[in-house]
Order: sequence, then C-alpha cells, then structure tokens
Amino acid sequence: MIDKIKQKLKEMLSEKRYIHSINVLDVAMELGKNFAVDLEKIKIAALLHDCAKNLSDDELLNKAHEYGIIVDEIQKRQPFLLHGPVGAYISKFEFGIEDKDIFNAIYYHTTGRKDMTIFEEIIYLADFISIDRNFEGVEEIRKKAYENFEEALLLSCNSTLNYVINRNLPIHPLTIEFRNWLLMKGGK
Ligand code: DGI
Ligand code: FE
Ligand code: FE
Repeated sequence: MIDKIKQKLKEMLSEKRYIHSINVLDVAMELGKNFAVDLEKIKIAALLHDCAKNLSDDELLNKAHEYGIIVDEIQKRQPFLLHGPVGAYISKFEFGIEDKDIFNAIYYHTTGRKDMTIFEEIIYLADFISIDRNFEGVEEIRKKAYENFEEALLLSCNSTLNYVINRNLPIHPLTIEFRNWLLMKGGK
C-alpha cells in the first residue's frame, strides 16, 4: 500500500517535493507516537498532503471545478491555496483513499481550520517543522512540538501569518479562524 503510493506520488512531484513529503512522513510519525492516532493513516496523509503541489494555477482551478470545490475570491487570486483541497480529492479519486481523517488533513493542511482534529493538527505541524524547512524560528518550534504541541501549533500559525502579511498577501479566513480557535483553546 505505502510503496504503491510512493511510486505513484514520485511520478507526480518534483524530486524536491517528493523528498519533502517523505520528510513530513518521518516527523509526522514521531509526533503521532504521542497521541492516540492511527499511524498507518498518518503515513498516508503525510505522504499525500502535497500531491497536488506540482499542478499549475490553471490545473488547480480546473481540478477544483471538476471536483465541485467552491472556489472563493482569495483562492481565485491565490490558486496555490487550492493544492490542499484538490490534493484531498486526488487522494480520494486517484489514489483510492476513502478515509475522512486523511481527506480532511490534506484538505486543510495549508490554512488549518477551527475545530481541527488532532490528526489534522499533526499533519499541519509536521509539514511546518519537516527537516527541509529552514526559516527563522523553526528550530524553536521543532523543539516545542514535543514539549507543548498546542503552543507549537500557535507559533506555526503565527509564523505563517507573519509571512503572509510581510508579503502583502490576502489572509484566508480559515487561517484566521484557525488562529482564533487555537488562542481560545489555550484560554486566551
Ligand atoms: O505546500 P508546502 O510548501 O509544504 O506548505 P503549505 O501547504 O503550508 O503552504 C505554505 C504556503 O502557504 C506559504 O507560502 C504560506 C501560504 N499560506 C498559508 N496560509 C495562507 C497562505 N497564503 C495566503 N495568501 N493566505 C493564507 O491564509
Ligand atoms: Fe502544502
Ligand atoms: Fe508540505
């Protein structure tokens, strides 16, 4: 199962993106050990989270249409935001993965969302701290991930928002809802 997925995935992604996917798998397994989650499912979600990453903007918009995804104004202007939603459907229809946890983890891995499950959170954070990431502050978040998982999530979300703001890009409402939900969860 896993080998088959890897084989097919390798054909869909650049080498760099494929290596990133394997790195996310590795760290997601480490994180997942600390929680009551199905590690086999974590493996699949981690491997496939960026399966739509090498599609062009037009391809993402076309696939979104094909799969009946409702594309909002921000996604229209920033089609790369659709690589999560489209990737979730590709996992379902091209890889035959029917599982809801895996689907949602892939769907929301870029923005996050409020009421994320622990399964989705593990994929989100693993993507953020995978070994190929080298932005400022990532070391601290890597360490935090094992000491205070929720705080590491908030730091990741903050870092993403800072990045988006510094580049004057629109913030997707799901990203904002994710952050507010994390803050409220933490009693703030
Ligand atoms: O696909 P990866 O590079 O592995 O990681 P990802 O799916 O988390 O995507 C990261 C990119 O997504 C990064 O450039 C910041 C961007 N991003 C995340 N949330 C938002 C966002 N971009 C915009 N414009 N708005 C958001 O809310
Ligand atoms: Fe991604
Ligand atoms: Fe990724």
